[in-house]
Amino acid sequence: MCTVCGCAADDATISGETPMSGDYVHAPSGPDHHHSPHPHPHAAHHPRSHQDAHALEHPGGAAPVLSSEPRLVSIERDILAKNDALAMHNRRHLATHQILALNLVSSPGAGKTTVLVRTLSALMERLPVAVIEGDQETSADADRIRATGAPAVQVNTGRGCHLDAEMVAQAFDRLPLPTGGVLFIENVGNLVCPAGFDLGEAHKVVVASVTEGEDKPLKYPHMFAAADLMLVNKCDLLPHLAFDVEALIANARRIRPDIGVLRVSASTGEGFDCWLAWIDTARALRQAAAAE
Ligand SMILES: Nc1nc2c(ncn2[C@@H]2O[C@H](COP(=O)(O)OP(=O)(O)OP(=O)(O)O)[C@@H](O)[C@H]2O)c(=O)[nH]1
Ligand SMILES: [Mg+2]
Repeated sequence: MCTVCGCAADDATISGETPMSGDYVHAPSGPDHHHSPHPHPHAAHHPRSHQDAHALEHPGGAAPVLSSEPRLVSIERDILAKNDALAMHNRRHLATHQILALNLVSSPGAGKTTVLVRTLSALMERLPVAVIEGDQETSADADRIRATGAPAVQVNTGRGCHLDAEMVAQAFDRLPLPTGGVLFIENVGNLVCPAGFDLGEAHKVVVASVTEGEDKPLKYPHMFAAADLMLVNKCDLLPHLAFDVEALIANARRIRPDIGVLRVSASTGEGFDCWLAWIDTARALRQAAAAE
């Protein structure tokens, strides 16, 4: 049980790059990826303090007063500290192999997998790529990714509501690492818990679709504070909706003033030139930083 968000994070299973019936194993503990150090440039935006962990556990605001609260606080701190240490191992491992890792987060159905399928189709011919897919159940998203020809591993979190750094470290062993390229991580569809868990990625990218309402950054501030880029997806639907994109962007920037914003449609490909250019720039910056 993860006391930070109350989910059963130890319930996770990982299935291989090539899925086979029954190919689900319990994720063993303890990664062994120790490589050169690589600092995380946006660590300050990640909500990893106790207050933030507490806010995740009690997103409505007022938290019940529990007699065992000091012990809970201590356990929350331990969980986040352990995750951060493993995330740093992942980050070093990725830096050693000059891999840009992007952690895609969103509410369920905002379009993460659809964005990935189109992105991979555009990138695969010129860059090594790989995908870690996080879902509570099914290998459906990994199957969609593999249909593009890209290697993918599915992590099923069971009752857990987010990926953590240990699950990602274990998934590394099941994937051909995309040396010099891009590792995409699709997190569990959830705008709350994935915000609190660093996976070792270079950037969190939040996918906000135009069918969700302009208020999401204000209701789920930790996620938008943790993300470096917001993809406003499903823009092809705007002519049919009463949705104010400018209001969504203003709300996101109230939470994270320097968040990048790109308007896209994973269905039509609108905005994908800019998204692909953003990935190329992020990759170049990461490689330059790793070479220092
Ligand atoms: N019109 C339109 N539909 C989209 C777009 N992107 C995704 N969809 C649709 O939205 C639905 C959900 O898309 P997914 O890519 O599965 O969303 P997801 O975020 O991966 O969902 P989870 O993994 O379940 O959290 C599907 O029916 C997609 O076809 C888009 O740009 N425009
Ligand atoms: Mg998906």
